[in-house]
Amino acid sequence: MRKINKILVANRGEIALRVMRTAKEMGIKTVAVYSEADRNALHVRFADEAVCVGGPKSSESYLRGDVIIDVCKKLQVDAIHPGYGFLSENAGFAKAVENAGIIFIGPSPEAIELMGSKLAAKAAVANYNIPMVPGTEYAITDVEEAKIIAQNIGFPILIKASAGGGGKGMRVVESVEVFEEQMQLAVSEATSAFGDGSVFIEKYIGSPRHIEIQVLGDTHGNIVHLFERECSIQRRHQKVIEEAPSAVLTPGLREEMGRCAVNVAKACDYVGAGTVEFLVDENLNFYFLEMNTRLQVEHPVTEQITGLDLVREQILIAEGKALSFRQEDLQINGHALELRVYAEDPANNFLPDIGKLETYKRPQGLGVRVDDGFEQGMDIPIYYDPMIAKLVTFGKDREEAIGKMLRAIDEYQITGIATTLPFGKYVLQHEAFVSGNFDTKFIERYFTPEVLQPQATEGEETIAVALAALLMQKQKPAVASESAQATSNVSNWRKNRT
Ligand code: MV4
Repeated sequence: MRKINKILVANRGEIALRVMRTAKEMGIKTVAVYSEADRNALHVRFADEAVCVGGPKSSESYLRGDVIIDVCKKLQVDAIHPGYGFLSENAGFAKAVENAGIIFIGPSPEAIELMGSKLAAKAAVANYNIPMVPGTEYAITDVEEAKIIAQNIGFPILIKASAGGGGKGMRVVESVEVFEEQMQLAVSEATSAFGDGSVFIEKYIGSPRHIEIQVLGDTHGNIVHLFERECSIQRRHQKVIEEAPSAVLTPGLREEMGRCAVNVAKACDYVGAGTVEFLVDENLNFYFLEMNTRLQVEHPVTEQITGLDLVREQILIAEGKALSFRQEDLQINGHALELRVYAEDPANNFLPDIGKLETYKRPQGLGVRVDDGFEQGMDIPIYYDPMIAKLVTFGKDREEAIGKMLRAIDEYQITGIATTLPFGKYVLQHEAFVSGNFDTKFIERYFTPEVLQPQATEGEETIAVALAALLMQKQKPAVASESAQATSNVSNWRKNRT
């Protein structure tokens, strides 16, 4: 047990503020680090102390682990919270923090390293009876051998880089004729991107849902799961909308996936908050993909439905305290949605649109939460992730959460830059989203820039349209489902719902 009195947050933007808010509530002093581009940032103003650690580029500031550890020593910092991105999944940094006698608020360097290698992760969980996509369990180098394996699995297959993850280093191969060239490309890409050319093969699941389970482990060997987050609405591996719970999981499946997620965490002696990613196919088969060893962007939806503060839990765990609840004590309450608001122009191929936030007025009211790091008049720096806010809504059920989200989108006032708000509105009103009948191909299937052209109608009309869609679906589920199946390019999720 080691009391934490001062935390340095090795991050910026909304997540730095998010972490500092909880630290402050717990009576813990906060230290911000910032780059020259972030002198006026909110996280700098919020912190008790703030230190500039270098130039605007991440590599000159937020990624300078050595400089950040020096700041900790000077200011007598007890613990570092890495947030997400930057140094959060860097095993070498976690080790250096530990060696400096500072607490790393996160899992052990060993767990980070293990889960950083997709093949090592698969090997580690192999004894725990976790379903995995059919494929190779080892790095494959021999093209002829690989070809035979691929033919046995059956095309299309997916070649993945062991050092990849989050969609990086993947190649779909449709047929044996192009296998050899695709494999050579995959190996050389992996070598140049990760310095590790190890690749493996999996059966390609065509239209999966991406569902992940939040876990928490303490230093006493207790591990629980905090249910799932549905993250299927993505664009080029960048999540756009997340929700909890998922519209397709049954209580039984939730329990089974939760148990698997806890076992994945056990397999690497996981300590702290982590996320176990699964693919779920049309028949509701689920497959373990990878584990993310950080607090995720979308953690607020889990907080809303469980009533837990995940950062608070992370800090208590880092102090050596045992979890104050067991699995049986946890339950899902209500429904939460998160829309990521990016400074990108959805009408122009989502090109980053940086500049000044001329107007910036957040929506308010019951069931609305905005996690952001900007204020009106600020410039969005070009150096970092273009996400400017996470708009989170919470209601007693999915319908209420959607209604609140549409209301909040209309209430949000942002001028000076283009944002993904209109895009979010389109998705939230779409029949496939409203009915829950969607997968990771949603945007590919249904989005073209033209759909945003009939400019935003009145807010009330917007909500009415979505609610009408919901009502129709309730009254005529069979018809809606059949018509969905009659169209070749829509998926079959609804028919599996119970
Ligand atoms: C897959 C897959 C289909 N089949 N693996 C993308 C992120 C990385 N964590 C794994 N990913 C995928 N792995 C097999 N065997 C499809 C994806 C995938 C995907 C997964 C989740 C969310 C969005 C996605 C978009 C494209 C591909």
